[in-house]
Amino acid sequence: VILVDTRSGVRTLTLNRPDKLNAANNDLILTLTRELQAADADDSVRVIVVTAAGRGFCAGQDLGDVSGDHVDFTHHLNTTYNPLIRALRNTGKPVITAVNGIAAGAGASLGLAGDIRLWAQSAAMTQVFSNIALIPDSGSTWFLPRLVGYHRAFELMAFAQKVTADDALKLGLCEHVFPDETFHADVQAYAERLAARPANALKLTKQALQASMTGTLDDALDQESVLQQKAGDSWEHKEGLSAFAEKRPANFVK
Ligand code: LHQ
Repeated sequence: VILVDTRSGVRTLTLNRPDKLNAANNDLILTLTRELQAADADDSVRVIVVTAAGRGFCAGQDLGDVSGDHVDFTHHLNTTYNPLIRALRNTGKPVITAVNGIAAGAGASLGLAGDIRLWAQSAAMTQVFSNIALIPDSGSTWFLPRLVGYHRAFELMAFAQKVTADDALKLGLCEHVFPDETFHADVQAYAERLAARPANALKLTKQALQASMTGTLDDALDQESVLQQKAGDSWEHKEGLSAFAEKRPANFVK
C-alpha cells in the first residue's frame, strides 16, 4: 500500500491504492505511519516526500471499512489518523506533501500537514466531511484556520467546496503548483534542493516554528535564544561561515 524509494537523500513514500483514489484503510494508515518513523530514524534520509500513485492523492477514509451501526470513531482516530499526523509533524526532517490529485477528507488533512506543500495543476482539496455529516478530523480543524482564518475555513468545511490548485496557491494552502506532466520530477528536484540545505538548522527551525504556533512572542524569543545556541555550535554553522568568507557555495551534506 506504500511504495518506498530513496534517491539523493530524499525518501519518497507513495500511497498506492490508485483505483480507490488512495482511500485510506487501516493498512495504508499504519504502514505510512511506520514508514514515516523509519525515515525519521534513518540517517541517510534528509527530506521526506509523501505523494500518491494515479490520479488521486487520497480520498480520505475508505468508506467501505467504517460502515455499520456502532463505529468507534474516537478509538479509530486515536489509533490510526492521530498517530499518523503526529508522526508526520514530529519528525525533525522536512516533510513535503506532494498533492498529485484530489485530496478529500482525511486526505485533505494529510495534504495540509506537510512543512512544504507542492501541488500538481490538476490537484484539488475538499473538506468533504460535511457531505457525510462528519466533522473535519486528522488535524484539519487546526491546520486550515491557521492558513485561511476561521471564517473561510468554516465556509470551506460547511459546503465541502473544492479548492483548485490556483486557488490553493492564492489561499496559502500550497507553496508551488507544478504541471501534471512533470509533477513527480519537479517534486524530486525541489526535494533535492531542500536536502542540500543545512539539516540541523532546518530541524531547529521546525522546532521553533511549531512552538510559535501555540506560544507568545516572549516564548518565541526565549526559544530562539536557546535553539540559536544549538545551531551556532554545529559544524554546519562553521561551514556556512567559511563558505561565505571563501566566496563559495556551502556544502551542508557530509
Ligand atoms: C472511494 C472513496 C472512499 C472508498 C473514492 N472510500 N472508495 C472518516 C470516518 C471514520 C473515521 C475517521 O475519519 C474519517 C475521515 C474521513 O476521511 S471522512 C471522508 C471520507 N471520504 C469521503 O467521503 C470522500 C468520498 N469520495 C468522494 O467524494 C469522491 O470520490 C472524490 C471527491 C474524492 C473524487 O471524486 P471523483 O473524481 O468523481 O471520483 P469517483 O467518485 O468516481 O471515485 C473513484 C473511485 O474511488 C470510485 O470507485 P469505483 O469502483 O466506482 O470506480 C469510488 O467509489 C472510489 N472512492 N473515494 N473514501
